[in-house]
Amino acid sequence: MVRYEVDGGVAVLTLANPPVNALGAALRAALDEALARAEADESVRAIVLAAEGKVFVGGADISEFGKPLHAPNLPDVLERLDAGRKPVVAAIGGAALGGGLELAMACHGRIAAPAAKLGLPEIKLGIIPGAGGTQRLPRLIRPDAAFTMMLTGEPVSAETAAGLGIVDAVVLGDLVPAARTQALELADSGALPRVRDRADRLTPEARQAFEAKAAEAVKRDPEATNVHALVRAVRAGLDPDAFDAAVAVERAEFRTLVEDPRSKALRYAFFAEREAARVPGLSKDTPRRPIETAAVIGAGTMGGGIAMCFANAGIPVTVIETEAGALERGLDRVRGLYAGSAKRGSITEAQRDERIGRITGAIGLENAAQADIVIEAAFEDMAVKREIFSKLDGIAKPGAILATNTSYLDVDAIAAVTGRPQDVLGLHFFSPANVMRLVEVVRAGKTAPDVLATALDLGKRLNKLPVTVGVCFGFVGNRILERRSRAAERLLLEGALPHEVDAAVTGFGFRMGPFAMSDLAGLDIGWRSRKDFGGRAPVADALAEMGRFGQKTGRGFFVYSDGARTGTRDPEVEALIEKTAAEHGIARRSFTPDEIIARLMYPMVNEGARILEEGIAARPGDIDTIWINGYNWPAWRGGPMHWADTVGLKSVAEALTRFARETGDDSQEPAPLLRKLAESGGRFADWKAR
Ligand code: T1G
Repeated sequence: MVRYEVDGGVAVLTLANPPVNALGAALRAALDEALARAEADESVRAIVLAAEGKVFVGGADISEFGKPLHAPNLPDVLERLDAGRKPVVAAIGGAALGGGLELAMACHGRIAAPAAKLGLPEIKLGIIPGAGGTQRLPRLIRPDAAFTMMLTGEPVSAETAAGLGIVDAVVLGDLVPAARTQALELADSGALPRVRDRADRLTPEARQAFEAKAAEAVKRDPEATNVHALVRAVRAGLDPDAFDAAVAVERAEFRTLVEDPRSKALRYAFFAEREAARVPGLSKDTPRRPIETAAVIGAGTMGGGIAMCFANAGIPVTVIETEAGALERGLDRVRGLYAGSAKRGSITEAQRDERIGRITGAIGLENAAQADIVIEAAFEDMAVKREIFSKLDGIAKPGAILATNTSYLDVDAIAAVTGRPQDVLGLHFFSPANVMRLVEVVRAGKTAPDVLATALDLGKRLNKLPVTVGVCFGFVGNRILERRSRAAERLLLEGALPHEVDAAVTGFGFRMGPFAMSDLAGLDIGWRSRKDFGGRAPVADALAEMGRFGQKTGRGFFVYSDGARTGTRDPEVEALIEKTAAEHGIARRSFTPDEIIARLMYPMVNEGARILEEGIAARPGDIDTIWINGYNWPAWRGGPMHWADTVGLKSVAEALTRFARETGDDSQEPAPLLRKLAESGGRFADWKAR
């Protein structure tokens, strides 16, 4: 756990707790013991703290939260550093996050490798730093800058950290010699510079700037209990003499937050996202195919965005169209997006040019002949896709992976037109593809294990979040979305108005409500889809037939005056809703926000239960990961399946039975899995595929 080596009066303590040197109980105890040993070792004048692996320390062990704490806790270990009489220098070779950065800040010096990143991401887990981070960071880089860093939870690069004063130097190559030198210099000087003793950053101006940022943060997110706690903890330490008292405030706030349902949901989501990478039947020994070049069929918004993903990951990609104009327009759009990023400074001009340089355009499918992977991003029409795959079958080289970006369609039917169904799968990117992390990797009936494993690795290489799903209409995300859309339409007929439904959904934590979403995406898309695949949405269809496609036409469920992005109520729409309800003989009534949420979300959960029963998703956490990352389900509610567990499956099932009776829609009846869990007092969290 901690290697102890003494050489030339310096004890080098090397943390070794793969994969991320998380500060779990065993590592804390081993570190505490090694520090005590170095303090007592008369041959030791100075200490270096290093770590094995690509991560310095990935933080406290999140999996331990909420369980009985085993001594020494991290603050205890840091207190030993505070009380030490020998200088300790941290050699930060990789990510120092959360407790990892707190550990480094309790040392007397810090050096970092150029690739290291340093941050306090606790806010993203619904908590706050709990081992002195809210006290030492303000003393290192000013309270206002520290508050901002803890509020965003975003790490900074080693270079930025050096500029801020978090680390003393950025060192190329082996960090330990440089750390040894710094530690011995401190020993020779007799200095023991503890961050906790610094007060020079706690200036009145910095304190005022912090208060202004704190007021802003609390105003922006009044419900976020951990933001309020962060403000209280940082504020407690603004007085230079209040370090110990302020650390006690931080610890108390931290302990309260660890028990908060929001934090439990965020920690669940953290692990669910990582568990999604574990696919039944695949292992690290499953062969992979080399992916060095790619081809994308279609230069539309999706095709261009997908091509950017490859270019951003350093993979040359050919964008193929049938018509020169469409190709040029598509490539121009991509070049414009890169130019915008460079202008905003999110990429350098050199990166812009490199990435554009990796994308070439071509006319004709034969240009896909040498690609290791071909991704079809053509029109969402089965006949079009089958024709493309049939031709690709005769063009693509043996062993090439053939992927379709379809959002809904039957990947088995697409694979069936090729002589190589084992090489075919779906890669459902979410729009905009170059921004959204989520990719549903659609495992078709004959997709070979090595093809699936290669696609999942490629997803990570493209800095995406690949989640494996099975073949059905809409896979996981869109299949569940269809349930919410259907329930939302039904609510309009029964008496809720568009703005009331949207307000309930944004109040629940979504960024947008379903009707604002429809107006943004375009009512014509759903309208055409229902005409192609069936389904009824009386109000949305009536609006689309009136040419009210949403923002793109200035009117949809709402009215968008002079290009506004936020719509306003339209009496014409509300009259249409009442007329349509009357035509369906539905008596209207008012709905409370809670009723609206139940009517919308419970059917989603029910569809999730069916998806699990059918094996379309491997586990409830995969469904939650998809909805958090593809549809903005509020992460602090953990996803639909986790949320349903917190509501209680018995009451969800009972409500669904009632909805089925009220709406006459039998598909609202609880799915067998949901009914079984409800009756047995079970939770989705305990469900395992058979
Ligand atoms: N605790 C427990 N397990 C962790 C972990 C952690 N902090 N970080 C990662 N893992 C597991 C992860 O579940 C996965 O497991 C494996 O390590 C590889 O992770 C006191 C209270 C460090 C940048 O929030 O951001 O400190 O699936 O796939 O892409 O104030 O992991 O292999 O079984 O993400 O190379 C604060 C969380 C904690 C950082 C590495 N720290 N981790 O990324 O690997 S709270 C964080 C990350 C805290 C203090 C407070 C990333 C990473 P498995 P991975 P990666």
